[in-house]
Amino acid sequence: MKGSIFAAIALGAADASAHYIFQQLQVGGTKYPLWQGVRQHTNYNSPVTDLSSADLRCNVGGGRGSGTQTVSVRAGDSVTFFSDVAVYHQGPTSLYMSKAPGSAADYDGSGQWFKIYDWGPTITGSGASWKLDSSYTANIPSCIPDGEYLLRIQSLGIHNPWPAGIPQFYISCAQIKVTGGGSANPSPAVSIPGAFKETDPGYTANIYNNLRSYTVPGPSVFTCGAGNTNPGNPPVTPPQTTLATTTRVPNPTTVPAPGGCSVARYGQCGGNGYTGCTTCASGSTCSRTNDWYSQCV
Ligand SMILES: [Cu+2]
Repeated sequence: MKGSIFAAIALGAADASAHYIFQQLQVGGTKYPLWQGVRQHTNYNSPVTDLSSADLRCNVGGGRGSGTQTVSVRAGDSVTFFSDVAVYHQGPTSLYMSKAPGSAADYDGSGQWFKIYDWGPTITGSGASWKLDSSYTANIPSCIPDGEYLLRIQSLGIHNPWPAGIPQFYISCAQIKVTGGGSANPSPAVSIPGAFKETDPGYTANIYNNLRSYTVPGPSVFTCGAGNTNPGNPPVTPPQTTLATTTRVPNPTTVPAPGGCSVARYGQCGGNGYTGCTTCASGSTCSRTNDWYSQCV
């Protein structure tokens, strides 16, 4: 971890020892073993911080994927990245895709990238809350052309604000083969490196200083058009009590109950593609938010 000496001291040794690695992929209802479909990089759990480095694409050692299986995804299917440890640095997480000229395994990511999802903050008068989690789910756009792609997750830690600190990119790429797609030409398209600058407001933002709005770095999210937006994960549920900006928002958790399962309040209990527990903890009931998401309230 880079950052100011002050910040390093303030954050303590535990911070440096347990960063997160996006190492597992689920497609629809199929959860693959560790590093199957995901390129195993050599950066362990360290971030990439150099905005001009090709390591920003698929992390250190992730430039090729000859040893990685490419997994099939139907256009429109949900995909989930899992990390070994839940993300805990505040900041946005995004999903990008880039079409390989040939096989995804041979592709270094030097072509054009488009963004398919952003998890930005929920900002209230008392601060910002982020999706800090160990799984991030979104849908592959249904209109993109068939072919092999890199699917890239990026969690950007902005907990040590620029310029005293350096934002941290936690990255992995999966190799996917899309079928059943369409003929869209996804845009806007960007190069990596190049898509992120030291002048981006979402890069320089100070989350501890009266954050009123936030723009996730990178291009705008590509969608297939009206009525076809990406459902992805639900927005972060704003906390009910006053939240200090440094307080971590508890993740909705599923807790087992005798004789079955139980979803804690604000946890997911239903929706298209959802295969988890549908029983809400006592005191809450499962309420439909949209076709893709119901939660216990
Ligand atoms: Cu850290």
